[in-house]
Amino acid sequence: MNENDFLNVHYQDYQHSREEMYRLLQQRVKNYSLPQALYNDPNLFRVDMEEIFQKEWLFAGMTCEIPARGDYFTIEIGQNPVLIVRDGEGGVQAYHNVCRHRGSRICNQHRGKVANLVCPYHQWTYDLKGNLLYAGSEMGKDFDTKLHGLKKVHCRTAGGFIFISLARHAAPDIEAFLASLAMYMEPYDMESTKVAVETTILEKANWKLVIENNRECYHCAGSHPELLNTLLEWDDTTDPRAPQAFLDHYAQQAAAWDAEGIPHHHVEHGLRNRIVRMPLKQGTKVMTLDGNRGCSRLMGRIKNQELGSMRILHLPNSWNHMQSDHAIVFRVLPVSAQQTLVTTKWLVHKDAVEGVDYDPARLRLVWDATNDQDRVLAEHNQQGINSIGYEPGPYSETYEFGVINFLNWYGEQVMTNMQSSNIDQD
Ligand code: 3BY
Ligand code: FES
Ligand code: FE
Repeated sequence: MNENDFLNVHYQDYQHSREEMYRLLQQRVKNYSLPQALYNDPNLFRVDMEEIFQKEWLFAGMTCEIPARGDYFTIEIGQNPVLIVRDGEGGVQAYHNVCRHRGSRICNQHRGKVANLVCPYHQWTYDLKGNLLYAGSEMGKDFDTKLHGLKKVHCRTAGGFIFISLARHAAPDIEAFLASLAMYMEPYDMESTKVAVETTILEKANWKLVIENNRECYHCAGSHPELLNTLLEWDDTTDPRAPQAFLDHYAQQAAAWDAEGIPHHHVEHGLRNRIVRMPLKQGTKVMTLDGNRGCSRLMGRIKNQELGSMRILHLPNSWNHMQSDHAIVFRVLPVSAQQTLVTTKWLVHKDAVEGVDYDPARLRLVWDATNDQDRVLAEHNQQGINSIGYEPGPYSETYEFGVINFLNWYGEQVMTNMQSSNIDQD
């Protein structure tokens, strides 16, 4: 076997995995959990990364994290380092964080501030628009800096949220969601907020188990005592399980929201994006342990402490809770077939003073506990799925329709994207 044969064997192995993935998705039993390999096989994980995380719009972070010129943060989409920076005109730009000289990662901090982007290896220097400004004097007379700018990553913002897409041609279907998001987020003035607390936890579970777990509250009563002080387990305001007492409570709050021009109606864009404002339990205001506000300065133009929680879903990698005094945003990034990073940020008004208006320890308590409880659930789920004793089991159509919707979106999206990449190659 020569070296090329060896590469060929791997290539064929991988092609086989792509075919296997397609077959498994086509043949999966709807409303049942997925076959084992889709949760733990490294080759199928690679297909997830190529077809979902390298093609779909992903939630990256918030515009308030990079308020001024040259502020940046970095994010790793699998093996792809990406840099997100505020340019000199107030715009948000995203680039592959990869030098056009010999490919070094350029920014190696989680976040920072720069005048220009300087590669640490041989100091090639790019401006904030990605143009190569300087490559030393040794590149020869034919070297053209204009041909060696940073590679752009598609980037869109709305309502303070930053989305990126590594696709060659980014999917246009984000536009309607961005318009809704801008409208629903208007009361919060997210550019005038700041991160009060940020955490990242590593879950030893496939990313789909992390999302599945978030898409249902069947497990809430058994696992989330702190969260259930304030959270109602109904998934949205039209949940068929919701009793009359909930509908009355909602109607009362909704009347106040309408009077103040606070958007709350359930809006969906396919199965991928959803926004809905849900009341919290009667007598509670926000998701703190006792339900009282976590920050005395409310966000944006908000006056009413009782705004419930506006839930924003963006598949494949984010869910969010927007409240009157603070917002909690969640970002999911796969690391390997059985490892996933979950980053949580608690945001408050930018002029709120730590220790005076809010206590970070109090603010974070409920979702720190909830995240850790969910991590344990996802890890135990992964451990059982890895067993020869696992076989896909049925979801409850009333309690777990969010999970069913997620997997329907995922399955269709992977198959559609695989088909279009086959066409691309032709
Ligand atoms: O609150 C959430 O983000 C989700 C929805 C319901 C259960 N879970 C905790
Ligand atoms: Fe960046 Fe050489 S790899 S300057
Ligand atoms: Fe949970």
